[in-house]
Amino acid sequence: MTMETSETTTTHYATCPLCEATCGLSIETRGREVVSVRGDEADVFSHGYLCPKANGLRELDADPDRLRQPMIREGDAWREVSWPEAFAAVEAGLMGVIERNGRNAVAVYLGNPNVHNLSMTTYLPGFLKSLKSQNVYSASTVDQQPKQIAIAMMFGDRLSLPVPDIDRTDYLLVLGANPLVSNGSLMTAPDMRGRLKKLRERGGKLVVIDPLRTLTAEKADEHYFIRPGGDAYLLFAMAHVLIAENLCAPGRLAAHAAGMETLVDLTRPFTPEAVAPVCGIAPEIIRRLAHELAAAPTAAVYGRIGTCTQEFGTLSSWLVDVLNYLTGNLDREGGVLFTRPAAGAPNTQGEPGRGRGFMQGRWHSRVRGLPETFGELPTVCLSEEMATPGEGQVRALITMAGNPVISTPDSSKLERAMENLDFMVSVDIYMNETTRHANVILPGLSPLEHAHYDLTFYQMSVRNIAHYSPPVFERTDGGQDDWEIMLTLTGIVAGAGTATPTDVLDDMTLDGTIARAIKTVGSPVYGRDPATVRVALGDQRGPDRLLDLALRTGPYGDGFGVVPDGLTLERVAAQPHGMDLGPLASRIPEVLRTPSGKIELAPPLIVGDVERLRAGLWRRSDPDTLLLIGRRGLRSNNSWMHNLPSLVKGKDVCTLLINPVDAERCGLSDGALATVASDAGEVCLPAEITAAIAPGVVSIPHGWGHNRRGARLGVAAEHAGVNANILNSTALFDHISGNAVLNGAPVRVEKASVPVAHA
Ligand SMILES: Nc1nc2c(c(=O)[nH]1)N[C@H]1C(S)=C(S)[C@@H](COP(=O)(O)OP(=O)(O)OC[C@H]3O[C@@H](n4cnc5c(=O)[nH]c(N)nc54)[C@H](O)[C@@H]3O)O[C@H]1N2
Ligand SMILES: Nc1nc2c(c(=O)[nH]1)N[C@H]1C(S)=C(S)[C@@H](COP(=O)(O)OP(=O)(O)OC[C@H]3O[C@@H](n4cnc5c(=O)[nH]c(N)nc54)[C@H](O)[C@@H]3O)O[C@H]1N2
Ligand code: SF4
Ligand SMILES: [Mo]
Repeated sequence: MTMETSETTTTHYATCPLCEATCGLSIETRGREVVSVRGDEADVFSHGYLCPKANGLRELDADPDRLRQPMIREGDAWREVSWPEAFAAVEAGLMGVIERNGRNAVAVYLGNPNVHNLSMTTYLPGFLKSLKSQNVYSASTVDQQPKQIAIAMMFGDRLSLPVPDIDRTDYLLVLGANPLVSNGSLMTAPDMRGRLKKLRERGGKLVVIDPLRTLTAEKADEHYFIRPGGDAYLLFAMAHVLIAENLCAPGRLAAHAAGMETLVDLTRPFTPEAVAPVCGIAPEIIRRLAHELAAAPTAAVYGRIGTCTQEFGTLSSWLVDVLNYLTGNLDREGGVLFTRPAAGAPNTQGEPGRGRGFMQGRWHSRVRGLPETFGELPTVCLSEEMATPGEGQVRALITMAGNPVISTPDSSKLERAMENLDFMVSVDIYMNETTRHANVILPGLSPLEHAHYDLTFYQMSVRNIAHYSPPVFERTDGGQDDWEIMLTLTGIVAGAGTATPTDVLDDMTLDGTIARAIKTVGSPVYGRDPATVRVALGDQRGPDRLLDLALRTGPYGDGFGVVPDGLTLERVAAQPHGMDLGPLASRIPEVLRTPSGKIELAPPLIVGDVERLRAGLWRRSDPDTLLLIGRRGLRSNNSWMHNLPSLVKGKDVCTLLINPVDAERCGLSDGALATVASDAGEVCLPAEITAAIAPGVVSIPHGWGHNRRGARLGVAAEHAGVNANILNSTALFDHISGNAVLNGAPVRVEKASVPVAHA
């Protein structure tokens, strides 16, 4: 929606696509230029809030380093080429590998921005289906996969995520998350600062568990250091206290739950006294936290990156919702609730209250034998699948909106493996640490040149919201949107070459989607003639048409005539400041999709992994070993926005946080260069001595290390920092999910003997 404000400037309203908070922006433009980016005061969800990255959007759009044309590499030299030439090279490269080595020889790595991009959320599934490779990897297994597996086992679907009812809760226990900096994750809520402030103003309590006294911890009523990887012990002990002291009150949910007896057995060994030495939190504090959680009128337990990317990621993620259940806070106002999104939620489709539930291990990784989950293999396996010779070895790699060289463990090993591939293609808007290894780069449009609707993050939003943003700018001449690139790639890997027009491929995608909808029990188009649905969608194209279909068959949709005033894309788009579909409400039992129709409190995979946790009860930390954790900066967005001047100006933020006690032992003074080494590698960066970090723990921020030759990131190279994932190892992973351990790896720290350039 645009509005002329003067002869020369135009105001556009758009949802920010950069992080999970989905803030509404008011973007003022003149010609093809962004004049300003402000928070949209009238936005139904964010009410004017925005963070510094929103202004980065202006610089991102204008960044001369952002790719606008496909690129082909010959040796070290890059050449800008036409789209047909680029696609011909991709066809030759990929089909050559497929013909010689089979489909599994082509691996795909999907990065985080895919889930923030409407083109990708709507067209990736079709591409993967055509590719038919078992070697699919993504940023999920260096992020939230443990949580998704835990909820899929408990509630039946990987998107059935209980979201803290942050605006109504009386008590919020946060573990391993820093929402004041990250703006919230797996909890879509613009203006976390305002929401947490209101929580405290209404007499609520905020408690933070983190090895670092973060900005969120500073604003909390209480903060406790925890030993990295210790969350499952702490949470188990809290469950133990609730059970031992008869403080469980699941209320009406008890009738909808299975596995309570097993759960009780599992908690037995985890007394507060037993876990205290491993998690570093005193027994009396553990007891008090359990008592407070039980006594609060309403409460929510929330865990994020720190509880996922660690040794016991799935157990911790499961225990978060076990505590919500035991205290009666699951599926209740002020506790944690399931969303009812307007589009794309599996738990609003099919038979209510029952489903196929969780499945794992339809195939396994070739080298290490780790199981597939949700169609993917764990990213910790990617480099070994490329580097280990033999039948089924990966010979080609496709990266899509991902920078695994920075974001996945043992970067050096991954880079060596990339250098030996037969072919690599990247769908990406930058030539960065990863895509510089590609033979071909296919850049989509500027985020301001395509439409947006947050299909992914409205699945986990603290209110039910629908907000569509049309493109702010017409696309640059000759540009292709990610969905068009995806369709051509789909044609290529399907073996049909590049001759099929995009419109035909698009119609095929639509027909497949309609065919599924009319077979889905409970869908408003169930059993209808597909042609009538297709005609009703008119002459739209691309993601808009698929989104319209999803909205109209969704829980608020018009059902193609069934509910006359129901949602259509046209009705949603007519609201430039978004539509608020109301607060979250109780959904158990209809939300469940487990085969039993129950909440599974003690899923077999969980039970199987508890022994590993129990064995760790006797582990004691070696005072000479420091554990490495990560952190995020307000002006960073993972690895890829360091090329934007306003986001990197000021003092160096890529420092090693170290406690004064440890600094003294390592002979480090503030600002001195420290060498940090692990079995995987070594980096060198300035030390920042602070009591805000727990003794025995050091922190390096995630997303840096922009000093690689051959990248085209002029600004980022001057603020290179170091890549923490040179230190993390692919050998450490959460056993249930295969998720990487990015918090808690042992490292050695010493004063750098000679001043060296950043590794
Ligand atoms: N040590 C450590 N490692 C971590 C983490 C950590 O905390 N510590 N965090 C992990 C987490 S949570 C995540 S999500 C991952 C992120 O891991 P990745 O997704 O692999 O990395 P990003 O830095 O998000 O890189 C995104 C890429 O997408 C490109 N891109 C951006 N927008 C678009 C677009 O619209 N279209 C296309 N085609 N390309 C686009 C960018 O140029 C960039 O190359 O990193 C993980 N790695
Ligand atoms: N500004 C900014 N915002 C972002 C991003 C960004 O890069 N920059 N990235 C986005 C992405 S992709 C994601 S996934 C989200 C992540 O969102 P968050 O999870 O909120 O982000 P982090 O700041 O990584 O917070 C993780 C916290 O876990 C702590 N921690 C580490 N190990 C442990 C542990 O073992 N136990 C406990 N209890 N805590 C531990 C760390 O000290 C850190 O404070 O942020 C998103 N938002
Ligand atoms: S908080 Fe996230 S969605 Fe909001 S303006 Fe910042 S980057 Fe954009
Ligand atoms: Mo993430």
